[in-house]
Amino acid sequence: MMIDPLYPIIDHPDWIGRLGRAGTRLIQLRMKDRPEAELRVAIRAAVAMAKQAGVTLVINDHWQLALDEDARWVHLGQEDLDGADLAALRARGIRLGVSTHDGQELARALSVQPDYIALGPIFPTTVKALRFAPQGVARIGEWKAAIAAALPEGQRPPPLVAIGGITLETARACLDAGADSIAIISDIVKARDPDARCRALVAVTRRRAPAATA
Ligand code: 3NM
Repeated sequence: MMIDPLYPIIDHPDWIGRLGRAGTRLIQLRMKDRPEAELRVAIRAAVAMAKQAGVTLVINDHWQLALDEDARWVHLGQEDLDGADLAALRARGIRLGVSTHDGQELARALSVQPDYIALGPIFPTTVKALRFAPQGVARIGEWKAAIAAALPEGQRPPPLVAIGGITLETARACLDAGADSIAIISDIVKARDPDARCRALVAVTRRRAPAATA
């Protein structure tokens, strides 16, 4: 399965229409530490807005609310995997992305047969305090190889999403190194002109990689 090469992450549904108009096709809603009632309202609005904008919406973390509100994708960190009812998500056809930061986490992620695997942080990030040092761009190719090696012969590897400190300037290098998509927070939402930044990222990420997609 293919996923869009640009994957903005936002913390409020209001961004969805705006980034959709800027050409985005895949967006994650990542809201932390809010009351459940507020989350439910936001997720419900986000599902409706994404449908209208023709955007694939991924709900971070709140898998039960995603189920309730008929979202189609959920993203879980390793900690969230423990408590999540993956069978319920699967039964409803909800697709799943999983974060990874080291080999142990990769093995765990692969064991739940996710629809994509995220690797981070590629570069230093100011958004999230992580136990992990920046991986560097070269790790992306290593992850691709490790994923392929871990799967049974003939099984299609899940797409790889690179995340953490990625910007317009480094986006292409991540894709050329083997990432199928790049997830970005700050370089879009903290840009002086987020719409223009997003359009520039769409242009850069849609350009074909010389060898990888030839
Ligand atoms: N997860 P920015 S890095 C949400 O490595 C998140 O798992 C990461 O934000 C991981 O694009 C990260 O501003 C933050 O660096 C990404």
